[in-house]
Amino acid sequence: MQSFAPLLDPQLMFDSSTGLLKGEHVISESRRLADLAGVFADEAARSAMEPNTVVYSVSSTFPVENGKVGGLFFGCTTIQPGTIGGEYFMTKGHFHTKIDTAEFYWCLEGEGALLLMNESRSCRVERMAPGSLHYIPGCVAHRTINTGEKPLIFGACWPSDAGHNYERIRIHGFSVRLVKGGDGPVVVEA
Ligand code: PAN
Ligand code: ZN
Repeated sequence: MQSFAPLLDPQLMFDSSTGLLKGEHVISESRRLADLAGVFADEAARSAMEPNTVVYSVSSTFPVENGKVGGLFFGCTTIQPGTIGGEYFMTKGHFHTKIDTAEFYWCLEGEGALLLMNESRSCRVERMAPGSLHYIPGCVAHRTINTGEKPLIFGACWPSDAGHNYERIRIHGFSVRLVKGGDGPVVVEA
């Protein structure tokens, strides 16, 4: 019988105990309260909290050069549970630099919300729960919010030429925010 090469181990693994990707070309970074000035409505509450508190971490693989057309990047984000002045812990949020590029988010663990905003500042909020899959169309800013008591973990896949434009959200923000109400998350005008 002809013999073939043995099966190879996968090049990357998601470690559900840590929420991190493991393998080659993986880079992990954390966003702490100190990195998130101006993101939450209650800036006084944010600056009074321990600045080293990790709000979220992203573990991403970049198998091709950033900006290359035709490749894909993949990242796993873990957002810790918590609130700042009644507003849930969340990501900074961004448009893509190449604005018409889309993205998929796939929720793995926890409870949360995906806030989507188009260029006319019209928003839509989708509930995230383990297994929920979210298509983020091009020209839509996106931010994720942990509305639960445990870490919210999701995978994301985006084109390698998309880039991240944080500046537009830093200046203009999103038009809504998610705050903790008596019966769960409430969407309020920003
Ligand atoms: C995600 C996000 C990640 C962190 O991988 O980059 O969840 O959110 P911020 O980038 O807004 O801080 C993604 O949307 N990539 O395109
Ligand atoms: Zn994105």
